Amino acid sequence: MPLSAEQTLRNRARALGFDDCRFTTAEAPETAPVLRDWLAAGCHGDMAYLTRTASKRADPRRVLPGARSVITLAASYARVEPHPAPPPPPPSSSADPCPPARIARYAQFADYHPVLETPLHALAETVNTLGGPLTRSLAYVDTGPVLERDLAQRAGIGFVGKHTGLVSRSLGNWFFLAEILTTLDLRPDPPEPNRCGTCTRCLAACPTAALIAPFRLDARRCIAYLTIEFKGSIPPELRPHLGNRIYGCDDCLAACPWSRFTRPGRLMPPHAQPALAAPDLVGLLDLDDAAFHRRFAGTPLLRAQRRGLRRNVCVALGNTGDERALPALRRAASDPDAMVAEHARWAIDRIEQRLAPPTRPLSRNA
Ligand code: B12
Repeated sequence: MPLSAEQTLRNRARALGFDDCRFTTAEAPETAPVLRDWLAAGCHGDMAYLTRTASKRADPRRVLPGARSVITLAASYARVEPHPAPPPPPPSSSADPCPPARIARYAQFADYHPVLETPLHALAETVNTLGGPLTRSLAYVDTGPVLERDLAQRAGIGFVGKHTGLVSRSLGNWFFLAEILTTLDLRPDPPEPNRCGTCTRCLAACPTAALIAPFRLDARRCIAYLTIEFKGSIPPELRPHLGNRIYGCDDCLAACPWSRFTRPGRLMPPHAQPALAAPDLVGLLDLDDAAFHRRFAGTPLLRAQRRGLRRNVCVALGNTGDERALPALRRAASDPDAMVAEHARWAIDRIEQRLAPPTRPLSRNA
């Protein structure tokens, strides 16, 4: 008996290396109105592209007129780890090595967009071949104006957790999403119900209290936003909470009990960048433009740009409190870029305050 179109596509997705492949209709996700409220409340910060494309995001049929189905895909970026990620180091003594930087797991690989686009476009070709010459398809990995998590939940890949990420029962939290919008009619899979129960560990774990309610992230407080997307001055009251994180944050996902079902995938591991696991902070501050591009070519870190990354490194150095960072910070404090210079001065003040001998409390009788 010939295979159904759905089974053919599932087999092909698996052969191409994806860890899950499911189908849903191209109808607007029921949760789309939440996007409008979230934008109206300003929770997107400076990510103006979300507002510009809001009406398309709310309905895939506005992205691809005539779309009937969405093929949703997951690709795990989990690594096999014997131990959980170490906590941020305490202020060190001069005998310890300089504290390293912390980079989000997803960014410790080559940029996932081009890595996943190759198999994704190969799958889109199979869709078009199956559907015949009139079939139209659009393939995205993070790049399109679509509510990827909402569509993937309706297709049954996983459920939107209280931290707002998609959680899978078989992959845990560490996976990317991609999808193909198509005019081909495919039988939808059943949606996945929410399985957070009464758990609120992700809310408690967020260092900056960015999860202001279950299923509600104020991006303006989120370390991923502040260190990657945001181009301005990091609000001073949030800086101490960044710890040594210089690019993204995983704390809400790491706190999720479903992370124990993590499974390494096949597409990302060959692109791992072990040098990004714990790079030296001072070395990063001293990178000139050419060295920055050489070091981070093909990685997600280019998105922060050199000035954004150096801004983040200043904050992390201030938080680690290591006096050996002072010479590099003093050089950065006279940087022609006023934003980098201001963050460097903040870090110097913070380290010097720590170094200053504690003021003795006034005695009652003095
Ligand atoms: C903008 C964006 C960000 C922003 C805002 C994040 C956010 N939560 O919206 C910032 C920069 C902060 C960010 C951070 C991260 N991101 Co991001 N991001 C996106 C992007 C481009 C759009 C997301 C979006 O539409 N937000 C709009 C708002 C309204 O979404 P929301 O608040 O979550 O609400 C929606 C749903 O949660 C749902 N909903 C709301 N309430 C409820 C209640 C219930 C009961 C249910 C069921 C649903 C539900 O409806 C809302 C409308 O869609 C997507 C790619 C894409 N096109 O979808 C990637 C994406 C979400 N990011 C991703 C990743 C990996 C991350 C980080 C983990 C990276 C990191 N380690 O630093 C963090 C995670 C932080 C977090 N807790 O969300 C992955 C997530 C994969 C997954 N398994 O879920 C995506 C899908 C990219 C991809 N293709 O893989 N991201």
